[in-house]
Amino acid sequence: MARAISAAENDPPVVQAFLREHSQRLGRARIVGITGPPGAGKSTLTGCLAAELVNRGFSLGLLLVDPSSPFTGGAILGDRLRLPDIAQHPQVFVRSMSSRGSMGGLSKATSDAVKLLDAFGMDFVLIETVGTGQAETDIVSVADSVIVVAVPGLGDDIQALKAGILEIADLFVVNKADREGAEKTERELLHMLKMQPSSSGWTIPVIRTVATKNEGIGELANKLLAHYEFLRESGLLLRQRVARAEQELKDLLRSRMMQEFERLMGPALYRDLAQEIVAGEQSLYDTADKLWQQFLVRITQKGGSASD
Ligand SMILES: Nc1nc2c(ncn2[C@@H]2O[C@H](COP(=O)(O)OP(=O)(O)OP(=O)(O)O)[C@@H](O)[C@H]2O)c(=O)[nH]1
Ligand SMILES: [Mg+2]
Repeated sequence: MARAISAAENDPPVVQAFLREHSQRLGRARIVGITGPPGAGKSTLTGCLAAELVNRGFSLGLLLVDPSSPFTGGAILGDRLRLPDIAQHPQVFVRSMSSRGSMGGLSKATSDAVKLLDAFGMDFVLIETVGTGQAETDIVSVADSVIVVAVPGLGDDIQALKAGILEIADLFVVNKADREGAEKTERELLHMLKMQPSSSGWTIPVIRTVATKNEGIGELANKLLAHYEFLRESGLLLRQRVARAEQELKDLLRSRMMQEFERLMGPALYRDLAQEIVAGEQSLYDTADKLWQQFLVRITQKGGSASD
């Protein structure tokens, strides 16, 4: 599994071959995103949740998406995952991944790693992302359930949280509930949720936890399992997954088309044209039109044998 995930980062064709062969094994894992501000206790909480799920007999894969580090692999893992014993468990697979190459969001390698863990038969895949930037909203496109971790004393930040995060949360956690202001944060979240109830019919719970003392984790696991049941019974799980597959198909085709475009038109295509645009010699739209016309001519000359 470790080798397969390394391949997801370094040798995509190998992974594609594997996923082609095992496509009928996909779709069984429950995919959970855990996001929230830096230092909210996401890793500690994820470790606790992993332990709880393992105790209930589930196997799981845990992906820690690191927005800052260009490096991947186990080197920094010890620092980031605060419960090293869970990483040693035979039913648990832990991996740290970089989000490089995706503007701070989730990389293609991460979504392939999720699929690999699924194909390997993991019951759960937990993905921790730091709630800054694109990864936090990208998580929705990968996960069935999203847990948003808040902490007491966010103050005005709760207003900032509101915009991006309210739409993506299926479950809210107020971690560090041993700190002052936990009740207030919980109240504010509940108030926000009342103002803007979810359209799916799912009641978004707010769960108080103290990850460092393993408090509230049982309830979190219960609600997580309940959310999955809700998704399944309402048909939303299927709808979400169909929408995801559609998006992936489009992304894949888009990148293939760009590759084909650049292959036919030659390298170093844009630089000179961009300079002309900046110098005001050509408009952006005329340049794009011209390129597009040239591309159409070339692809027709090829007699439609564009596929390899
Ligand atoms: N008091 C208290 N401290 C906690 C709790 N949960 C985590 N912490 C502490 O908060 C700090 C950050 O915890 P992490 O689990 O690394 O937080 P994180 O959100 O994963 O951090 P990043 O991945 O760096 O964004 C650590 O010192 C934890 O021990 C809690 O419930 N109460
Ligand atoms: Mg962390």
